[in-house]
Order: sequence, then structure tokens, then C-alpha cells
Amino acid sequence: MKYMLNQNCQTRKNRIPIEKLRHKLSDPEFLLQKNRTVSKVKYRLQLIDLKLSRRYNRKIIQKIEHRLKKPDSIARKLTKKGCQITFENAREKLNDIVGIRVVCLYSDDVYKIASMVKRQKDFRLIKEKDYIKNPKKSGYQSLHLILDIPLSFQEDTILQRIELQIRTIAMDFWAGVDNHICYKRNPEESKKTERDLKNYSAIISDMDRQMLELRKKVEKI
Ligand code: 0O2
Repeated sequence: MKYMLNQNCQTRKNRIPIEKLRHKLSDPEFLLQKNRTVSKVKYRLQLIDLKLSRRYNRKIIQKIEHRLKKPDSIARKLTKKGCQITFENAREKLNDIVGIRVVCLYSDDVYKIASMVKRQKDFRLIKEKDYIKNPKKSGYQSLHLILDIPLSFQEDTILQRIELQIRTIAMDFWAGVDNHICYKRNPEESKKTERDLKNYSAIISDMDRQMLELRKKVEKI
């Protein structure tokens, strides 16, 4: 998905709503909830890694990282969806204000991790997007799980929406380069780069497949 809006979305019309958004996103209670959600999910992922690493006798999860979406990026996405730039719309319409990413070596590990995440009794799976089986037009590959994570305080439980991206190191490398040089830029500027990246995505997918075959051969020996 490409945006024609400028990178920071700071048109004169948007400046005030973005400033209001920025203010609400820096509210201590909001930040505490988001940080607690990230800690909770990371803790489960670390447990999943322990269990899988013991079962398969090798390290399964290579990297876990997270980010809170920045006000400019939220504004850009809401504008793209045709919504007004408000805190309420950000909470209701966006799944990825909290984004957590898990990176592993092999493509079959992606599904092992996803299956364990889906078995967490208190996590609610909202949507699954398999951009590995069906890569995006850009060539982007990753498995996305949209989840609701419960947070409890006294008698109340609130659900926190997150987007969990699970992918191989190769897919992560591709997405990193795409993010740097192509994603969210004016498509007219980068037609050739887009084509190149799409070709490299196919190469990366082939490389992932070959590495998996190699691992399976070695495991047989
Ligand atoms: P950033 O920088 O991560 O904040 P939806 O409302 O679910 O229909 P959404 O959320 O755009 O629409 O879903 P989608 O298309 O699954 O994309 C979610 C995220 O996946 C993006 O978030 C990117 O992180 C990543 N992504 C999707 N397509 C591409 C791509 O072509 N290249 C790269 N590098 N990453 C991609 P954001 O908010 O766009 O960006």
C-alpha cells in the first residue's frame, strides 16, 4: 500500500488534529496500558520460545521487537482509510497501534510460533493475514495475527488490540529494505525500485525454501 501524502502528513489542515492526537497518545495511563500489553505478549513469546526450543533442540525465536505507532503514522493511516484524525478513530479503526514482531530462521517456524500463540487461552484471535502464502503486491511476506489481549485491573478487564507480525530473517531483511527505500513513497518515483524489490522478494522466498530443505536433510542425517 502506497501513500501519496507526504511522509509526516503535516499539512496545515492536519496540524491541530495531529497535535491533539500526540497529546492523548502521551497520556501516562494510555502508555502504561500499551507497555503492559507489550510485556504480557513478550513474556508469552519467551515461554513459547523456551518450549519450542526444547522440543526441537535449537533456538526457534531469533528476535522479538515492538513499536508504538507514531502520531504521524496514525494520522496518515486514518487519512488513507477516509477517517478523521481523532484519538477515538485511532483506537477503533487501527489494529496496529501496538505492533510486535517475531523473527525466526525457517518458514515452518513461523507457523509453529503462530500455532502456539493461537493456543493462548486468554488471547483472542481477531484476524489472521497470511502474506507468506499470499504475498502482497509489493512482494511483502509475513504472517500477521491481529489479537485482543486482556488486561485486568481490580474488577475490570480491558482488551488491548495488537498486531503480531511473524516472519523469517530473510523476510524481515526484505521488509527492512523495502521500508527504507520504497514503502510509503510516491509510487511514481519508484516504479523500477518496486519491480526490483518484487523480484528480490521471489528470490528471498526461494532462499527460505532451500534453507528449510537443507535443514530437513541435515535433520534426517
Ligand atoms: P508501520 O510502519 O508498520 O506503521 P487493515 O486495516 O488491517 O486492512 P493495514 O493495517 O494497513 O490495513 O494492514 P496490512 O496491509 O496488513 O499492513 C500492516 C503492516 O504490515 C504495515 O503497517 C507494515 O508494517 C506491514 N506492511 C504491509 N505491507 C507492507 C509492504 O509492502 N512493505 C513493508 N515493508 N511493510 C508492509 P503500516 O501501518 O503500513 O506501517
